Amino acid sequence: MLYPQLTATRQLYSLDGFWRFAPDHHNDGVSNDWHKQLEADREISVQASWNEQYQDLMHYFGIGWYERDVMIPNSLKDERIWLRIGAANYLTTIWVNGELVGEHEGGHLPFEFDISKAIILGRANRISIRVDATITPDRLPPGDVESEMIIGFKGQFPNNYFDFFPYGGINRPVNIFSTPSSYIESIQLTTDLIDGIGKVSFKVGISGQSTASCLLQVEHTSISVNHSLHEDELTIVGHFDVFDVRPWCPADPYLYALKVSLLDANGHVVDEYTQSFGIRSVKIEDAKLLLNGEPIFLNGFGMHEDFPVLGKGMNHAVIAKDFNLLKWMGANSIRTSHYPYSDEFLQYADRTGLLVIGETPFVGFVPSHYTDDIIREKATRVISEMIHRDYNHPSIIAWSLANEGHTFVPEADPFYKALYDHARSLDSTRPITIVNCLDVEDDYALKHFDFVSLNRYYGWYEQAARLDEGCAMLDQKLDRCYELLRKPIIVTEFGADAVAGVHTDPPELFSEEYQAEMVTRQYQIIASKPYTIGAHVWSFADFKTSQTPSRVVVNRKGLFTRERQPKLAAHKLREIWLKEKGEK
Ligand code: GCB
Repeated sequence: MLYPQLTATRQLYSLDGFWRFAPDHHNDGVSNDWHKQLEADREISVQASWNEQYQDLMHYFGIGWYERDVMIPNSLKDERIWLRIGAANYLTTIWVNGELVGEHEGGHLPFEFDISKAIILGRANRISIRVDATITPDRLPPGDVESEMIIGFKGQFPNNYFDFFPYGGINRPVNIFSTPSSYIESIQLTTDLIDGIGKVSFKVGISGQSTASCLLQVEHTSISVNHSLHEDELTIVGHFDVFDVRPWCPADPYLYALKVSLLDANGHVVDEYTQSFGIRSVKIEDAKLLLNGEPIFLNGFGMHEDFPVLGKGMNHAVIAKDFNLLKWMGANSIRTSHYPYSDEFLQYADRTGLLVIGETPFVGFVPSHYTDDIIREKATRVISEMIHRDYNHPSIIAWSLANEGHTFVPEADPFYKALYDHARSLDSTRPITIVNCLDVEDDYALKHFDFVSLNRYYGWYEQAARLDEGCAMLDQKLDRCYELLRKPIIVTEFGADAVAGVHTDPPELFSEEYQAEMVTRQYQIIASKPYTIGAHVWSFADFKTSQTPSRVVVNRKGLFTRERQPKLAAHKLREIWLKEKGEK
């Protein structure tokens, strides 16, 4: 699936803004024909979660309906017309003019449907969208799994049992776009650097048959590949070299642009699409993470898509602010905890040189999931959707296939091995990990992965308020993990809650001082180990969670408040990171 783009051959319309909306408390919207005419009781903003827009929706985790009438111009007469949603949480069903056009399961990846047949040109068309945000054990991330929980939060409200708020609704952009009837369906670019030469392999998927050739040109270079199409040829593969290459890296995130054109027998352009890409290599060798052949240490954060009022709504200003603060901190990387982030976030990462570990929404799998064929099938599909969507982002340097699953049962072994093999079959270039929060002695899954990711809270959930003991434990557990697994380690989470404005001397739990001391001391322990490849603080900013006695309205482990103001720990860690970079 290609990100929608306005080109010489494609139109693009945004449907973001206000939509008519109604909660479907009794799940009788379909029987009441709401897909033809919604009994809307208000307007609501797309793209933003519904919860924080109205008080009565704050704790509404059911079904919501959206409706809007959209004029489609006559000029699109011979075109295919598509409706694309960047992400809606969780199960989305779409009708156009009362006709069902498609359904998609999953809260954090885009989907699109060809709506050409349901559309009438030159007049208003009714788009009706039903989003079911119910929390259940067979959704990803799974919720309502209390009986099997060992790790996590029992008795939360709502009952999701993962530590972020299960915002519902259409959270990312909604677009209508057109393509010609024969069109470029997919572009996949794989890059490597060998002896200073950029190696690029391409795979272009084509739909429709009225094209004679495909032209690939790397803009601002002399690179051009002209491929004549045989009848029925729908996939083109090939490669080219880039001499005098500018490798993509945090200090110089140079992006090339590949213009792909489909041409008819007379040489007229049928379809055109420009895909940006960076040329870089990522490898794990001798317990080191190598970017373009050089060792790199990941300093940064786990974070969330979360902001007041917007909930999980994609917002350009919030993305700009967050990247600005990451740069201010001297961070070079993040993990998209705990689900794939928006296209717009990842494009910004490509342009600014942020290194990203892209994570699935598999948070907190419990043992019964491992033997459940439906879960296995869904998880496999999500991995495919994520890798297909994100393959071309140079910023994504690794995949994380799960966060804090219950991996201490033997059934975890084949389950995670199968996920690994599936991801590897789709992407042979990026290292793959899963995130562990248990004693590695008891773990059945980590051995299958390329590097080890650990979430560790010594000095917080364990050795609480005893920071010296917590630091000693971290030191010892890291060494033990490496001794057992002999794989490079990133600590993907460590940190402490701090309520901004709370100060104590000596440092006590929930004070800014305790958080600052814990984060800086533990960072230095992690960074001192020869086998570590990164340290990601949990978390970038405070974020909304379900309600539970251990959460003060929001999770307070942010180094920034939810409104993005720095706490003491942000200043202290920044000093260390800037010094390391020689900037202070
Ligand atoms: C974790 C989870 C993360 C939580 C965090 C915490 O290990 O991965 O989702 O928010 O701990 O603050 O407890």
